[in-house]
Amino acid sequence: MKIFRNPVRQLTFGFSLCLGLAPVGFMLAQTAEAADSPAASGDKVPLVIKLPSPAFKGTPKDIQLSTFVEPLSDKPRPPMMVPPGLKNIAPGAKLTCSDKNATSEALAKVTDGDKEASEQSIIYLRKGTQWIQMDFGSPQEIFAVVIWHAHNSAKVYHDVIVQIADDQDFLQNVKTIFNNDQGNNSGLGVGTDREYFEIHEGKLIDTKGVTARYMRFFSKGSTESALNEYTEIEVYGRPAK
Ligand SMILES: [Ca+2]
Ligand SMILES: [Ca+2]
Repeated sequence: MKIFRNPVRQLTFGFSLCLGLAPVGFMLAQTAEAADSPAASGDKVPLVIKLPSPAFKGTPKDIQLSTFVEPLSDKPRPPMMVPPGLKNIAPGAKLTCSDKNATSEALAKVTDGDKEASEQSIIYLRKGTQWIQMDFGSPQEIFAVVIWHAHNSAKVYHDVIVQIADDQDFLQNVKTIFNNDQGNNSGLGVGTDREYFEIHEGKLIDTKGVTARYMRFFSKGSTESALNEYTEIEVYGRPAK
């Protein structure tokens, strides 16, 4: 396992590369859009994800890294191959939250398409394990999830867990599809996924066509703060047959 000797240098390096490679990412997105044509139907196509600018500013703080953190890549993320015709179904979902102080206006920012790192693009949930829940209204076949907590500074979010269920109270047929809480600090089971840095690409999770009406996104603060931040969540899927 690769462990950074100097996290600050690695981070600066990673972020400079992100900035330098932004045009390449744009070109990839263009190619992916072209591939999503009738000629490609039946075949898998690259998932097109609109990325915000890499808005990281200043020198990263020296953050305490655990060995579970995924190293930052020096290349743009390779596209995920998915069935053609998927849509981001998150904007149509009914949003609820474990933090009852979160207003519906605030929650709406999680699916408004704004993924920038600016202060007004980020919502804050109180400390502790908190979740945002989506109700898609009917069962959906879900292939990918992308989560941006906040990419305004170098940080790693804790206890990032994604669950699906058949009911809004998460009692029936609950399945965990991502869990990087290796210490079971949030009490939802020992996670086997790795922690990762928040960057402009967001966290892309392959959900392998799982069927769900309800989806919950958990977190428990970051290396920066005990508060929970959310900027955007995208869910790529289609109505289940
Ligand atoms: Ca947003
Ligand atoms: Ca944990």
